[in-house]
Amino acid sequence: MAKSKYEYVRSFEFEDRCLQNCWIVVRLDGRSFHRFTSSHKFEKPNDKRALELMNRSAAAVMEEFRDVSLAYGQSDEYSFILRKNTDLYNRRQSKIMSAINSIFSSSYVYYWNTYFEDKKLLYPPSFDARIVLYPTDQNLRDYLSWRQADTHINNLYNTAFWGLISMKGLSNNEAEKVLSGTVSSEKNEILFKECGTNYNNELPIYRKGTVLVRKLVNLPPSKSKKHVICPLHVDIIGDSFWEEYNEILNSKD
Ligand code: DGT
Ligand code: MG
Ligand code: MG
Ligand code: MG
Ligand code: MG
Repeated sequence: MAKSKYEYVRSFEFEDRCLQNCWIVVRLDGRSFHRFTSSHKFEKPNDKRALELMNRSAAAVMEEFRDVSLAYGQSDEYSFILRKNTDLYNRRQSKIMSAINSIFSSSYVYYWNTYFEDKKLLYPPSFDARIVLYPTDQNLRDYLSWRQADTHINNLYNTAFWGLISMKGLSNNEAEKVLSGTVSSEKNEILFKECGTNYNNELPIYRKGTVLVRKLVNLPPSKSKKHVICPLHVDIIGDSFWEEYNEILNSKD
């Protein structure tokens, strides 16, 4: 086929293929969700329905892209892990990142009513995205540990902060003062003594965030097996999760 004189513009495109043999992590984060969560009156410090909507949207990404072997979400963010040897879009960064962000964002709107039957979506939410490459399994685990440690630090603070306000009647400033400079054990103690809350009894989805994994399950009555996407609210910093789901790190294909 004859080329048009305009064809040359293609040469301005550049290669953005992710380095071979690296874990590809795509992290999305809600844009200005401070405003979005307040306009939509999300419950404080955690809105369970909002977290479940995030999880449903992330599952939509995993349904579409089998090469996403694990996802981890908390607050207004979600990380998607693509297996080391994925050939998705020839590993082109912009394609992978934009497709994941688009599926996630449109799903968030599409499923809004399923989770918030009584709340109208007031304006279109949006998410930013970045891609990070990790060359070793340890780097990948450290990345996920970093995100889960962040969940813990923020949730403990927020639970204590809103506990002091809602149960002790403190003002925002007073609550901030009480918590300023405290370490984790002190926040736990303040929560217990001042608010009668044992932090360990808070829902795991709040304390641990959500890990989405694929599980092979038996389907009765035919006994055929099928992969389903399962939300877990477990520790992913220690070894036991990685031993139980050893195929995530060891998968050869
Ligand atoms: P950004 O990411 O730089 O565009 O700005 P933000 O405002 O999205 O900031 P970010 O991502 O650091 O913090 C997330 C915000 O979303 C933060 O203000 C807390 C809020 N948020 C997240 N989950 C919940 C929730 O379950 N309930 C409530 N009330 N707020 C939440
Ligand atoms: Mg941000
Ligand atoms: Mg945000
Ligand atoms: Mg965030
Ligand atoms: Mg096209």
